[in-house]
Amino acid sequence: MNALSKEVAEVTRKTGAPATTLPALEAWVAEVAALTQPDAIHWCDGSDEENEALIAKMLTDGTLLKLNERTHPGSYLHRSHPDDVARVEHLTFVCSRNRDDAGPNNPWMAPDEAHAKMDALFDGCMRGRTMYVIPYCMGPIDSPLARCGVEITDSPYVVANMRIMTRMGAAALARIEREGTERAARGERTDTFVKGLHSTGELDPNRRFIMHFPEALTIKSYGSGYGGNALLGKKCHALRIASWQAREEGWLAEHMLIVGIENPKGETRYIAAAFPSACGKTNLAMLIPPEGYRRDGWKVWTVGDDICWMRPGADGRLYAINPEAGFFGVAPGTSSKSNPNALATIQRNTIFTNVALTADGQPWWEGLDDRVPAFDWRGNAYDSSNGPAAHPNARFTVSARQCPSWTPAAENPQGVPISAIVFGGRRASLVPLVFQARDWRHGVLVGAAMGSETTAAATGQVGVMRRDPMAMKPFCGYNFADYFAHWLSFDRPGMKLPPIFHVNWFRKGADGRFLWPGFGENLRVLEWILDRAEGRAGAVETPIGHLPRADDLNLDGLDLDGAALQTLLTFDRDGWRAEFDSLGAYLDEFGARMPQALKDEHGRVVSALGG
Ligand code: O2Y
Ligand code: MN
Repeated sequence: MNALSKEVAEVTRKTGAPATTLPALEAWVAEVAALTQPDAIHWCDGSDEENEALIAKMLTDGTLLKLNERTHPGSYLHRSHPDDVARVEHLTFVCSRNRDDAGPNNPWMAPDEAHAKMDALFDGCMRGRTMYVIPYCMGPIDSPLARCGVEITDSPYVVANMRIMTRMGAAALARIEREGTERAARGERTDTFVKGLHSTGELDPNRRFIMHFPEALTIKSYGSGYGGNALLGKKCHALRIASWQAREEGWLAEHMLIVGIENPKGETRYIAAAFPSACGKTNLAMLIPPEGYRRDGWKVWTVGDDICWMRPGADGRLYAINPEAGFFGVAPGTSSKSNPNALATIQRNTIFTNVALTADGQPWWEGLDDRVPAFDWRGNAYDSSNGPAAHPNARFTVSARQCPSWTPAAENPQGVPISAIVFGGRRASLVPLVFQARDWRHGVLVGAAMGSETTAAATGQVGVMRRDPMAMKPFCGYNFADYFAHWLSFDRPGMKLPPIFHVNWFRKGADGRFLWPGFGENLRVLEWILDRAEGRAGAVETPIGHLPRADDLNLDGLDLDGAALQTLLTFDRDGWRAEFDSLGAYLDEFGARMPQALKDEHGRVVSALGG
C-alpha cells in the first residue's frame, strides 16, 4: 500500500465513517474491488491537497514531468504509451439488449457476452495498484440539466484529468447521495448515477475495449489510458450514455460547442454548433472578432467547445448547458494566430499529453512557433526525419474558467437559450460557405447529411470522406434512425425551435487552397446567421435552402477575391443531385426504422432539384 492510500485508509479508520451514505454506491464499489483486487481504495474528494498528493506521486513515478515553472506554472507533461494515442472507434461498443437498438452506426455486442469479456479482463487487474473512486457531475452542480456519475479507475492521470474536465469530488458525491436518498424515499431504484469502470490494464491494443451498457447506465473501459477512452465523463457518459438517456427523457445530448455572440447593443445570443472531430470547434468557440467588429463592440463568449445538453424550457425554446468544466483540446495547430484565447488559457495549470519539449522544458507542437524542440512526444531527442515532434493528436487539459472568453453564463443552472443551431463539415467542394434549412424537418435532414474528411483524432486514414450525421457518428449511443426520429419529435406545438444552418469553412479552389479565411472572419457568417434567426438578413431560396448573396454578408474590411466569393456562395444543382443520390442510399442503410418524414423530406429536396 502506498503512502497516499495508507493516509486515506487511516482517515476512514479514525472516523469510522463509511465512504458513502448511499448503499447502492457502496455495494458497487465493493463489488468492483472484489473483482479487481486493488491494494487500496481512494475516494476522491476533489480537494487541492488531494490533487497535489496525486501530482507528487505521478512526478515520482514518471507519469508526469514538470514543465518550466516560470513560463508554464502548475503545468505537466504526460507521455502516453505510443500505441495508445487516440480514441479507438472499432473497439468502442454499444451493448444494448437488442442489436437493432444500437443500429448499424455502432459496433454491438450482447450485454452478457460483453460483461463476461470485460470482467475477465478486470479480474485481479488492480493488484498492486490503488483504485480511485471519482464521483463527478456533468454540468453545473446545482443544474437540473446536469447528471452525475462515478468513475472507478486505477489511473491517477485519469483522476487529475477528470478533476479538470468535470465537477469532481465531494459536491458531486453529495448530489449523488441526495438524489439516491430522495429516490429511496419514493421507493425508486437509487443507482441512477452512471457507473464507469476503467483500468489501463497492460495497454495491449489487442486487449482494449470500451463498452457501453446504456440500459444499465454502465461503462466498462479496459486497456487504454488515453482521453476519451479513459476519461469516462466525456464521450462515454456525456455523449453515448447521455444520448440514450436524452431520448428517453425528451432532451438532446449533442457533440456541439456553445458560443455567445454579443452585439454592439450589448445583446448576447447563443449558438450551438456541431462539427466532426478536428474541424476547429475549439477555435470557433473561442473566436476573436475581426478588427472592425472589435472596434464596433462585438464580443464572443465561450460556454463550451465540445458537448452540449439541450432541453426545451417552459417558453418552448431550447436551453443548453455545457456538461464539461474543461477543455481537452488538440495542441498541434494551436497558435497566437489560430486561437489566441486557447493559447492564453494553457499558459498555466495545464496537463499536456504527447506534446514535444523545448530544451528549457516548455511544451511545443507543430504550428505553435518557429522554435525547434529538443525532445519529441516520445521523449527522444528531436529529429525531423522521425516525423512530427508532437503527436498530431497531442492534447491539453485545462479548466474552462482560465479561458479569457469564458462566460459565467456557463454556470447558469438553467442553461443558455439557443438562437441558432449550426451544422458543419470539412468539405473541399460542392458545399457552400453557409445556408439555412427551410424549417426544422429540413434542418434534421441537413444534419443527417453531414459529412467530413477524416483527420488524426480517430484512429484510421486521414483525408477520406465519411458521413457523420450531426457529428455524432462515433458518439450516438443508439440507432441513428431512432436518433433522427427523436430530433424530428421536437417539431411539435408549443415549441419555439431555433433555425438550423450549415456552414463549410473548408471549401477549396482549383489550386487546392482554402477559399475562406476562417478563424475570426467566421464571425461574419455567424452575424448573418443570427440576423436570419431574427428575420433581418436577406437570402436567396434554392432547393438546398436559403443562401446569402454577397450583399447579404458583412464583408467590410475583408480582402476576398470576387471569384472565391462567387464559388463560396454558389449552388451547384448537378453536384447536389449526385449528393442527394448518395444521401438517399445512406438513409436506406437504416432500413424500415428510418423515419418516413425524413425520407419524405429527402424526396422533397430531390424533386426540387429536378431530374
Ligand atoms: O477523446 C480523445 O481521445 C480525443 S478526441 C476528442 C477530444 C476532445 C474533444 N473531442 C474529441 C473528438 O474526437 O471529437
Ligand atoms: Mn469532440
